[in-house]
Amino acid sequence: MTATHCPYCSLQCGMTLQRTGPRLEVAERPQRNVHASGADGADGAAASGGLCRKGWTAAGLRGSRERLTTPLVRDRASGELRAVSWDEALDLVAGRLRTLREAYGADANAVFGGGGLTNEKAYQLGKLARVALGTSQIDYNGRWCMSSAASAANQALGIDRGLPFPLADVERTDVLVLVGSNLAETMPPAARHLDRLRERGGRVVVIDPRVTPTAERADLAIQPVPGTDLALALGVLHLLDAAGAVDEDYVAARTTGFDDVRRRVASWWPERVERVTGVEAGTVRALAGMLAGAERVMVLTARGAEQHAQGTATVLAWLNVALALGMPGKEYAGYGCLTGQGNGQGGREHGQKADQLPGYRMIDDPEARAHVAGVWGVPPESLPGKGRSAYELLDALGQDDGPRSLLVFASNIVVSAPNALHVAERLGALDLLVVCDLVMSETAALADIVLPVTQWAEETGTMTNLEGRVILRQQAVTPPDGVRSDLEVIAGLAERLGAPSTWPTDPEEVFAELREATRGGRADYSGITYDRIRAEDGVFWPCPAIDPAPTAQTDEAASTDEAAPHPGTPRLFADGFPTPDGRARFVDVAHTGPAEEPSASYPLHLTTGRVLAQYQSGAQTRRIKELPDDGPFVEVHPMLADRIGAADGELLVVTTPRGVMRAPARVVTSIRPDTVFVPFHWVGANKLTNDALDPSSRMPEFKVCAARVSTVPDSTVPGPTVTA
Ligand SMILES: Nc1nc2c(c(=O)[nH]1)N[C@H]1C(S)=C(S)[C@@H](COP(=O)(O)OP(=O)(O)OC[C@H]3O[C@@H](n4cnc5c(=O)[nH]c(N)nc54)[C@H](O)[C@@H]3O)O[C@H]1N2
Ligand SMILES: Nc1nc2c(c(=O)[nH]1)N[C@H]1C(S)=C(S)[C@@H](COP(=O)(O)OP(=O)(O)OC[C@H]3O[C@@H](n4cnc5c(=O)[nH]c(N)nc54)[C@H](O)[C@@H]3O)O[C@H]1N2
Ligand code: SF4
Ligand SMILES: [Mo]
Repeated sequence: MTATHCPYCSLQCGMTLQRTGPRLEVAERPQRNVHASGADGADGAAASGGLCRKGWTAAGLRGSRERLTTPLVRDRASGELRAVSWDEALDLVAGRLRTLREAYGADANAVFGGGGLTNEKAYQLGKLARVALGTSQIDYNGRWCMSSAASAANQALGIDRGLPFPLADVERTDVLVLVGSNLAETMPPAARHLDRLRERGGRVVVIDPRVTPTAERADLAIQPVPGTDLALALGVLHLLDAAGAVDEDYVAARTTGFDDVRRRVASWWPERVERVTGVEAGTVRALAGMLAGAERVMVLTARGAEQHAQGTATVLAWLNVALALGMPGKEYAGYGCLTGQGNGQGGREHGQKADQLPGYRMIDDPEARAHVAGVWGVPPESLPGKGRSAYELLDALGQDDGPRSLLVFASNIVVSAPNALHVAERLGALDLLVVCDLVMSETAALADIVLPVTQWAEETGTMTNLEGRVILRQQAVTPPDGVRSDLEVIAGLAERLGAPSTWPTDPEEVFAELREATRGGRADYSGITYDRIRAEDGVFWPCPAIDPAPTAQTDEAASTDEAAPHPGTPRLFADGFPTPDGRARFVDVAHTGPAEEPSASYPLHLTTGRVLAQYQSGAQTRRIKELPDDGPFVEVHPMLADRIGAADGELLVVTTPRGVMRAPARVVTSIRPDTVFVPFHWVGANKLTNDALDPSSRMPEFKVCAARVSTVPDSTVPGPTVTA
């Protein structure tokens, strides 16, 4: 029996895996990170007890016929993929990468990673790009997930750790405000924290254009027009200021920049907020009243608030509310972001991002370059600079000055990227597309070369969950014959490219190097070891090798290779903010609205998101028999259904300026009448979405664009249609 964690979301629920004959049995495993639990003994792990349906069925993909087990190369003559040996495949990839580099320069080769990769893989992938390929062109799908909250938290708080406190702290706040999170479906075991909070007498506010299973648990459910959360935050702060609820002492002692924000919100009276957001003035007042009277307030954002062309500004506006109330740094209060992918947090700390080196170091910082180059044993000047962000990278593929090859590790781009028809066209313009995956994803199916890799229970590695807790996913079974780990693929390519430095394939060896690379960085892992993680069931970063404050709590179970182990950092900001002056910063942000507003031709708002039983692009979960797969659907309000003459289950056509999709109607009263919702787990939704980007995070606007919906095939707009 092996203690490990789920392959999917950022909750990284603990589980045990046991082989019984050919089957791999999943059982739940309560986690016991002592640092996470409250002083009064409450069960504090991110998710203890209960897995969601995806977790229980995760072993369904193991050994399934859907798994890729041999490298495949596209035959030029027939256009078909044919099986080849690993040596042949890797020689071919390395040879073509080298030829492209010689012909067009190092930036001709690009890399696209994923937030599902372990820390070790994310680290090694960044190193492959910078050291073996010498390319600046690397980014990853976390740009579509975490980047707006990361950018806002860095600006306001000086650090980006999704939750600056253990998730279970949620239970002890007084008012919890969830802005654009449907955690009851996207991290189901976490919904228990909401129930426990309410049993304690706390209140829950959910802000979402739909009344989701999460909103059904709320004391106040607010349904704004998509893309208007920023205006709502401005309106709330206006009322808090008018009511004298701003914590003036905290603002004076611990922050800067409030005056501009105070001036900004002065004109956001409730009736103006109502006109912009569609939320009644009385409801805005009710929310402000709830916050004004509360001792502890916790604001958590997720993709509903963040995946907008104004996503960073929206998060900043809610951070301003939390700061004005004096919450960040207070126990059981503050601001946090609910990270999404299994390693959404660690994936953004170790060098997959176009502008970053391991340890959350910035690639344009000379000191950071010198440190990391030292660990890698290469001259600092050999490291490339900043590359393009994820969507800009995809948009540039095959263009005059853009990359000519793309290596994809752990993302199903053609399903999950915005404006997906355009992205598919750009992939088609490449000289070389290489995809490493477990299954023949829609993106792998387009590749010139497909490399089959191990997954989850077949390999060991660390993940950093949504709380910043580094956990260990341990290998439980041997991989199918024919597959290799991503680390082996990376090492195989690096060697063939004659790269300097060393390329270990043992995860623990890679982690040892990662610790050195992060030493002294913002996300410092140098005090974390596999043994410590096993003993403590996870360690929160920052965790420098040596504890600078030996008075900190000790843990009997802890065993480290250092004389004075740092306990890790479950809670940030109690003593100050990691900004140059130690203060948090209010940032003055203005509401400008979505990049694409409804018009006469496209009168509705389209938004997208998730359902419980499917994960992301569906590449993994659509292949698991035990999970329901009814295909995509279009959620519409009965009033809209009446207007277009549609019945529940009837095929609808959704059209936006970029594409068309067909899917059956799901007529529900829980959505705004002016808004339609489509899940993105199947091909289709992203043919519709807008690729407008946030200026600071480069996050695409997945969560709102203009659309029209009808019951008859729409002949006025060309473009392929998709059925379930
Ligand atoms: N079942 C399941 N769970 C998952 C995943 C999955 O694919 N499936 N993916 C994981 C990942 S990577 C992520 S990032 C997380 C995402 O977790 P969430 O952010 O909870 O998921 P979403 O469904 O994308 O968006 C949440 C809600 O935002 C609402 N919304 C849409 N537009 C707006 C808006 O303008 N304002 C507001 N306030 N709300 C809006 C949607 O109606 C939706 O209910 O889930 C993780 N967990
Ligand atoms: N319309 C719309 N689009 C969205 C979103 C939205 O809310 N609306 N959300 C966005 C968000 S938040 C996210 S995170 C993205 C996610 O979208 P994707 O980046 O497409 O994520 P996945 O579907 O998880 O794709 C992971 C792929 O990697 C494979 N894989 C899994 N583990 C490994 C591994 O260890 N190594 C390798 N090499 N491969 C592996 C899987 O089989 C799968 O094919 O989608 C974004 N797209
Ligand atoms: S909530 Fe997330 S981590 Fe937990 S079992 Fe479900 S998918 Fe896995
Ligand atoms: Mo995500």
